[in-house]
Amino acid sequence: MHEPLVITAAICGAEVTKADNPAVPYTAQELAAEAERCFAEGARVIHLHVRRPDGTPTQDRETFAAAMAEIRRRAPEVIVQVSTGGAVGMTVEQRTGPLDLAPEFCTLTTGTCNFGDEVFENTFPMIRAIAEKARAAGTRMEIEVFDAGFIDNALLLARKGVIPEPLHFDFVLGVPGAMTGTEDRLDFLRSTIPADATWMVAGVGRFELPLAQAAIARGGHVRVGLEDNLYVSKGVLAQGSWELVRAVAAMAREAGRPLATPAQARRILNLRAA
Ligand code: KMH
Ligand code: ZN
Repeated sequence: MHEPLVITAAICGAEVTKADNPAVPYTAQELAAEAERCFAEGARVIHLHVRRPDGTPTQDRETFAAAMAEIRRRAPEVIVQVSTGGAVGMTVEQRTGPLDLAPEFCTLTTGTCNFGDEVFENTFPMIRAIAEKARAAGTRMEIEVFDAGFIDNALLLARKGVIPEPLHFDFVLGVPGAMTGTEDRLDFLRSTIPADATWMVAGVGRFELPLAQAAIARGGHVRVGLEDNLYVSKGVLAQGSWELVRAVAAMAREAGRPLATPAQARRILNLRAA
């Protein structure tokens, strides 16, 4: 129960904009400043999407390279996890742009689901193509689980050697169109993963902070940030993802869970040394 807690900050995403919350970062400088603030509050992983100057999402390798260089300059110890989900409708080739940079860590979504009024498409050929590119780059994968069957798909692909073990799961709960964010759903999902797997939870919208609390109590890890939720309390916009990280760090303190150091986070997540 006193396993150090790894907090991921999802600082940008592909869907939220400055019109939703002015603290959503777009430029390399804005992303790095936010990453630095989140690291200072206790986040050890930055889940990274990038934007064009007008805020539209892109998976362009050079845009990622610029943001990652700036993050490395301002928060050298932080773990950068690149998104391979990108935005709904992007091709696999587009989505895997940042894997050309051989990053330390990436996401891999192992199933298709409704995503609001749209469809987040991840067929087996798409999942295999992304996983193969990540393996070739030596990049560790975090499995994004929006619905229960995504775990079964990941287990199938792990048995076939497509996804390296031990597996690490992120339960992304509360997306309209996929699994909701209640504790019974979390407990069911946890019950279906291998004993040697690690897990974290990313609650979307109003589920974010209650699920963070639930994960801390259950020995799991936590993702928060503006990608998933814009508010620090009902009707009050977060001043940045850092404020949500701060709230989770306070919960951890209360629960007696120390925050992982960068080295501990890399050990827990089975990442190669930085
Ligand atoms: N933007 C979502 C459609 C990921 O980063 O890997 C997908 C997403 C998942 O955000
Ligand atoms: Zn994402």
